[in-house]
Amino acid sequence: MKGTLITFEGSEGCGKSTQIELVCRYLRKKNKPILFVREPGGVKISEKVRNVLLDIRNAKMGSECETLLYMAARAQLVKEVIAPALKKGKIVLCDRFLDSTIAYQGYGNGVDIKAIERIGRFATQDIRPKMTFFFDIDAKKGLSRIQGRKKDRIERRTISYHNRVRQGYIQIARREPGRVKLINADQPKEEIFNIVKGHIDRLLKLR
Ligand code: T5A
Repeated sequence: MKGTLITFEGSEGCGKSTQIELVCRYLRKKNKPILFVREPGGVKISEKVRNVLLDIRNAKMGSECETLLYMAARAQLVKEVIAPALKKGKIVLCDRFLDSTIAYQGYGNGVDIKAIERIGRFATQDIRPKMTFFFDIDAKKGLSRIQGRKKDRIERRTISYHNRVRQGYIQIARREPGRVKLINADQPKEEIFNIVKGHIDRLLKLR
């Protein structure tokens, strides 16, 4: 693949969407060929799966079904959009990717992490991010940032669930420090962006 996949991860309210927007603006100004997508979703079929996943009426959904639906949404997004864009040499910025399933369904819900990784390789065609930003914030503090919003099925989970997700991300970052950049998300947006920009500049050799 000629292109570069960069992913943005973290627990609820960590501010990753805010940072992606800043990165998109920065790379567009530099005339870089970028594609921005989000998970779950990004294409018609995956957006439909997203609605099923986040619908609070689906309270009965088991953790296996939930894991496979996230993977199904991902597989379609990769096939339809991410793989072709990477083949063309684009910089693909993805709001969540396989690490989300490892953190939320694996560490959060107790689904076997080895199984998630195995299915993940199938769903992603073994496409891996060159760099991943993990915006780390205390779970309670993150949730308080999105207090005004209507909560979806995942956001409604207990604080101990969200703490496990955060700890899961910390484990992932520890295991792969070369790929995963752990950034303290409890600081002003501009300061976070400066750190992100530094990593992006080095990765894409912009300076
Ligand atoms: N999920 C997803 C799984 O369980 N498994 C999976 O495999 C995948 C892919 C997706 C849900 O699905 C789960 C995770 C999620 O629960 P979503 O609606 O796409 O749901 O939600 P999120 O991915 O969580 O994205 P959001 O856009 O809602 O949240 P972000 O990215 O954390 O935050 P953002 O940037 O919108 O910021 C939140 C608020 O904080 C402010 C912003 O202005 C905003 O109001 N903010 C800051 N405030 C203070 N200081 C800063 N530095 C700030 N940065 C942002």
